Amino acid sequence: MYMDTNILIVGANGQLGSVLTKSLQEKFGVEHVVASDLREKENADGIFEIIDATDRNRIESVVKQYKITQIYHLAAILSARGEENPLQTWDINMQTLFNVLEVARLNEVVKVFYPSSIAVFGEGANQTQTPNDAYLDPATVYGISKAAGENWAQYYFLRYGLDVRSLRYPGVIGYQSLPGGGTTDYAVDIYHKAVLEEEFNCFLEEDTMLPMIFMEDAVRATLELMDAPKEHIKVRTSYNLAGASFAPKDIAAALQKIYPKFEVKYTPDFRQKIAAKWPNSIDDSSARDDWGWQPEYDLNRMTQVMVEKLKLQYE
Ligand code: AKB
Repeated sequence: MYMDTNILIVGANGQLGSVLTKSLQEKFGVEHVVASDLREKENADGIFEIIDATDRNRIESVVKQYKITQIYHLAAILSARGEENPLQTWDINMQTLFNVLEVARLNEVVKVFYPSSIAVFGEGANQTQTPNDAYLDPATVYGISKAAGENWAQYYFLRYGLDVRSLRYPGVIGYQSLPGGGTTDYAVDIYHKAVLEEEFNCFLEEDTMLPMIFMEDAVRATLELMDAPKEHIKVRTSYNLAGASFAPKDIAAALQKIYPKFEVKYTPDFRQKIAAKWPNSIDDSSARDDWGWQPEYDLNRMTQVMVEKLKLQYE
């Protein structure tokens, strides 16, 4: 069924990319999946190509070489790191997207996946159950680039018929990989510290509630969106995606049920200001209605799996 599908993942070494690559390899076969990033990862299975996504010619030559039909463009500078150098973040996030879209358009690539983020929302959106079509006034350069990127995704669909699909990810929490440069990164680090039985110093305030999603749900949502019949995809900017919403103190409490001595101290830094403008929770009814999205993990179920798996890693 998938014999003619050849997939390129740009940014395959990142938090989501490394897990998504494995799932795509399982689904389509290792020989149909090309992972790429700036540097090769040690012990990675399957086909790997070094690609700097700011280099359009390099993307194009890999697409031609492997007769690529789908591109997952995961490379980006995230919210917190992006604020260190706003113009460079804009250049990298936009240039890499334009390169992927143009190479796709000109080389018979059938589908493109473009990750967006809850970072597209700002003060103009309702913070509770933020709707899919809320006003977008992002306050970080990462959020601005994702809001613009979503509109470019829709533009390429409307103008050229390129089947670009997109999800607005909440913070992604997984045991398989570490995030880097995001505002939601604390929600992965806290698990590592609890399992190592060390104190955790949180860079957000204890009651900062943010939308989050367990890695298994995030990957499944991505595969389900990309698999859905084309006529079901009614949102061509990006779909809101929800897993579960909680604050640092809620994860701390869930972990203290397992590790009663686990201690968390709170030292909010500049990331608190970023988080304060993001939604507390997300209305993902468009994703549910259009292609049947249904999350499976709440905070407690996710915590059980995170602790179990990290314990094995640290043994
Ligand atoms: C970040 O914190 O920047 C990312 C995101 C929510 O897009 N994890």
